[in-house]
Amino acid sequence: MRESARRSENHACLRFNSGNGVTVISTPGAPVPSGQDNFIKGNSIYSNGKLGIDLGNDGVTPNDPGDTDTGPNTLLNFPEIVSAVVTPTGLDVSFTLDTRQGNYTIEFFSNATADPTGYGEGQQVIYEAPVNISTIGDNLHTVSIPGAILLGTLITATTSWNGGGTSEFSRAVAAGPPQPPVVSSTFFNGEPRRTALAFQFDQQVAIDSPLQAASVINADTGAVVKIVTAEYQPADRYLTIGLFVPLPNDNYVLKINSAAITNNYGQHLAGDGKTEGTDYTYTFFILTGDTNGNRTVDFTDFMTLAQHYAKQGDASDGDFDSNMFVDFRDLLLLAQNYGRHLSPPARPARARHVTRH
Ligand SMILES: [Ca+2]
Ligand SMILES: [Ca+2]
Ligand SMILES: [Ca+2]
Ligand SMILES: [Ca+2]
Repeated sequence: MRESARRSENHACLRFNSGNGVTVISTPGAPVPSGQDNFIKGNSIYSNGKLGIDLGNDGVTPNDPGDTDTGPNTLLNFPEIVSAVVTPTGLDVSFTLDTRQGNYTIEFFSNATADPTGYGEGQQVIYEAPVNISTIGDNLHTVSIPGAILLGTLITATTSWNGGGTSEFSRAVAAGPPQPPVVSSTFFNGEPRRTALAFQFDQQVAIDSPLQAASVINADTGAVVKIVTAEYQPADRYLTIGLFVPLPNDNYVLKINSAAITNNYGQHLAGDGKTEGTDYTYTFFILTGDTNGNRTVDFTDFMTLAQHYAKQGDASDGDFDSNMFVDFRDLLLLAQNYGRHLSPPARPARARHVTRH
């Protein structure tokens, strides 16, 4: 999502201190929490001996998941800058902010040098943008900052809760040219039957006709496997591919076509993780009854199932029909494959050419 934003003014210049630029501390044991609600905004903070902003006077305080920790300025989490991309009109900064629900202001800075820790400082304010956090967890925001920024400029940011309080500085990220999108993570739904495969991209993409964007073949026979559904969710950047199940026990290759995936800068997918225009391939196998993914259904798998029998579980616990419960039907499915071993494909990770008529 893109946030509207406005430029902010400079207020103070805090530099060339031997210690921190700004330190916020709480008094230990105070009946009322102290060191709270301190805004540190609109300043120029750089070339300090220690951190630009230090909550707790103890060095960089890492972000905690969900931002539930307490301390000076509630130890507010700073933004995690994912990318800073120089565009013809300015700078696109993408970041995530893992904090509690509410309204925040993100202040962005440019720097000639970073603090030795890699966090901060904040030499020049270049922008501030409002961000509303409505859901906890992965949320990618992109702010377009107008004005010329040189390649290599170090970009940092702080979080301010609009109710009061500012975070420490983010890690400094160098402004660079646009990078092609890559697949950053993968997960199964209903493993090992693999009713769905989901692929997350590292940045926002557009997908022409998701059903055509991917294909699955049997790695041994080259036979095409039917894809039932394909859907792209911009909120979490996942392309989810639903397969015709149950897939027979075998080796498979899924391919995502680079040409079908485009980012905001017109670049296509770098399926190999670096080279734009390369397809992404993902190899997997189906062996019902194999709880631990070692391609063999044996006594170890049986014992795993027995330990979870009559309980909730997933495929790694022995739920093979994906009803989230380990029961007699799963035991039968394991028994049907007991003693079976599935060899890797003869030529791993390489799909055979399939001719369609
Ligand atoms: Ca600190
Ligand atoms: Ca925190
Ligand atoms: Ca096994
Ligand atoms: Ca089951």
